[in-house]
Amino acid sequence: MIELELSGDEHAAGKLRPEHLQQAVNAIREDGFVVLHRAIDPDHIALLRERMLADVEEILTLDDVPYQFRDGHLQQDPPPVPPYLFRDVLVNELVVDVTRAVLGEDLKNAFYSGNTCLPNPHQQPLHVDSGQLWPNLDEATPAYSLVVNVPIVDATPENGSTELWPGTHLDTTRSINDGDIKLSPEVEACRRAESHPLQPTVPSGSVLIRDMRLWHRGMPNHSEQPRPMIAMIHWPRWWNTGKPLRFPKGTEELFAASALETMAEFVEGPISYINRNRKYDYTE
Ligand SMILES: O=C(O)CCC(=O)C(=O)O
Ligand SMILES: [Fe+2]
Repeated sequence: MIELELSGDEHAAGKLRPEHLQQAVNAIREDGFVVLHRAIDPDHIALLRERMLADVEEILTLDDVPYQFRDGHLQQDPPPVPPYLFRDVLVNELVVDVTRAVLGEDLKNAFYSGNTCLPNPHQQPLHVDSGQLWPNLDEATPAYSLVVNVPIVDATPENGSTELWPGTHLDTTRSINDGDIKLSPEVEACRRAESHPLQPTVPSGSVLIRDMRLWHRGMPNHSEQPRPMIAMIHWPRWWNTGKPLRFPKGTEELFAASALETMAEFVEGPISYINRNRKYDYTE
């Protein structure tokens, strides 16, 4: 696994040094993911942690808890309001340096949600978040979307860090038009011989960038604390991102002057975010 320690000089310059950038781009091309350490201010994560752990309790009181595939795997939006909005989370220039190098200029984010792995013994079925753009390709295209994951507590194999299958973003058997994003147990068993799955340790303050096509799944959490993780999705300029994100009026500046455009509308009044997610492909 390729993981890069970002330096003070890189933070000051607002970009990775050339060797780091090349390593990050190569890792995304070859493995389908990369980890950047020291990307986000720990104080920002601490504030998000307090609020998101409190929000978990509220989400669990909903009539329809938005479990993804299995119990224990919640979809959870981070609070989309100040004082919880941070440039180094939403438009992190070092992260954008990497995603822009892969996806090209005028890239955009149209997703601000997340996955919270509750203490639980269940693993999700192995899946892609999205398949290849075209079915039956001889060779996979370059990446067309990147998930940016920001763990809100240290993510480890113990508390359910996401299982990743290196190189599987280049598998051409899954297409975006498939009705089902899951891989069958037979396909999984077959691939296990050549792609060795791993659960990376991603400390809070670090960021995992992964190709949307990478095979992965939420894992059991053997600790006593939920493991929230923010997810954003960066798209190339030509992608139709659909419905914009919603943030409060007055927060426009926070997103301005970045190579990453945040596809957002800025609205008056409260934004209800606790109950806007739904169950997905759920089996008890
Ligand atoms: O929580 C995780 O580690 C991953 C969750 C996931 O992949 C999903 O819900 O699609
Ligand atoms: Fe997923």
